[in-house]
Amino acid sequence: MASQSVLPTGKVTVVLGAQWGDEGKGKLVDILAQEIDVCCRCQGGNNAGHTIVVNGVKYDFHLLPSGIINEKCVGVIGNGVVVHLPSFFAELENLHKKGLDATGRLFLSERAHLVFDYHQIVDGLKEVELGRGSIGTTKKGIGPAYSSKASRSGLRVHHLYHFEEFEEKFRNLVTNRKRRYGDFEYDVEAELARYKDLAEKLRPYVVDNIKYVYDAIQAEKKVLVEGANALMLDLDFGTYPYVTSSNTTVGGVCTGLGIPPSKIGKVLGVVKAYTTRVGAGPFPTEQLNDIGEHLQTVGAEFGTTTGRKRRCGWLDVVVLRYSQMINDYTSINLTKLDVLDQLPEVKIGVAYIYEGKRLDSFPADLRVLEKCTVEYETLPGWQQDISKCRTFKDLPLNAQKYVARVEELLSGVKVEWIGVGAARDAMIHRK
Ligand code: 2SA
Ligand code: GDP
Ligand code: MG
Repeated sequence: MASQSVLPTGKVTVVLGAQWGDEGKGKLVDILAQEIDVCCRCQGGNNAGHTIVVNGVKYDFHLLPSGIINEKCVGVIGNGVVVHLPSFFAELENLHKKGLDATGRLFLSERAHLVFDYHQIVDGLKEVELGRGSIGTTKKGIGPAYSSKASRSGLRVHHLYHFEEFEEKFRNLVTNRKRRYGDFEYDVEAELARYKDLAEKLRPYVVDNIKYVYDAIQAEKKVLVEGANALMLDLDFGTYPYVTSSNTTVGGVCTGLGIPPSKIGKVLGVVKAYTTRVGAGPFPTEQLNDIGEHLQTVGAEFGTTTGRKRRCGWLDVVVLRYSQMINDYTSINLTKLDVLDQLPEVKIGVAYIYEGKRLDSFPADLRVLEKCTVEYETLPGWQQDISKCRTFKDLPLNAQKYVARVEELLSGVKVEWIGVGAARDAMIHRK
């Protein structure tokens, strides 16, 4: 489905996950990419997994911006992203094997921090140390790399081009981590030799992303930012500590790319018609029963990066209202509505009750959250295949009512796109 000129020029359009991730951001980005010039990532790393299905071929993006699937689109990985270089090249190679060539149109910020294999080892060791309280990370080294950044000892892309200094800092970092986590197996000499080679291989990709994106905006180009992970995994606003280590919300776009707020145009929220979460942490509308299993199976809810089964539950409007407060979505893409097709009734979590009272927002304290019960609204299902529907009116009346109720509960934020299948064309666009 080509979406004709829905995006402004000279302003940045942002696509963000409004729940716990895997809402289907990649698919919307792919559709919009048909009319964009530059697609950027601003946070996270190769923990992300964005799946796109085009003409029956499945593409998995982790670190690279999904928009590059459009051959005219330039990809920019911003300063806020943490980058594992071997994975960067492996992903490029995989795409190349599928016939996608990004030569000359993919750039990586010189300010982006590097993720090393030792960060990934430490990620695993930390999880073991946490035991029953482990986060359920992707073990891609994301938390440890952002820790190095925040503690001002991290290495950035530009450090690769002063290799003596790089080497000294790198050795100190490993020594320091071994002091903390014990003498884990790690071949420092081999790693340094590998990075010397990678530095040369990387040269054509390195960019000053601030100037690059600034110039693109000035030239009235269409710039899209693809959020990774999602609002409830945000380091500040998510269910801390069961979160990722970056700001996945709209503020992360400004800091992760050097874009002023005044240049942000549309903020598109991606909302799955139910809720999923991968990894540990609270999930109030989770269904540990047949409904949860039905959603998991029909929705094929497996992690794109780790293959883990995703936990499933009903749509949670408390989360969405909180999400709306922080990101102020211009409109919404409700995805995977087709996954609800067979259910006789569908529920929406509309309020959290704590000690007999309705809470007016999402609680910060997980101990409070644990004691909350969810109030649900029940709507009749449509028990019909909607995968061939291409306009709102094609949808069965009960499916239309479900969408309308979501809009109402979100005080009128428009559901602009509705996903009815995984393929690129399985999307309804309401203009
Ligand atoms: P990390 O690795 O430090 O970022 O993990 C911290 C938490 O963030 C969650 N997280 C994710 N949640 C949903 N999707 C993600 N991407 C992959 C996907 C995940 C996968 O698309 O399916 O394949 O498992 C993602 N990345 C991080 C993570 O589960 C932790 O709860
Ligand atoms: P992202 O991380 O937000 O980009 O989402 P993922 O790619 O990790 O997970 C979403 C999954 O749902 C992918 O396998 C998509 O191909 C698939 N998907 C996206 N939209 C729809 C839809 O409307 N219906 C169905 N059935 N699948 C969808
Ligand atoms: Mg994903």
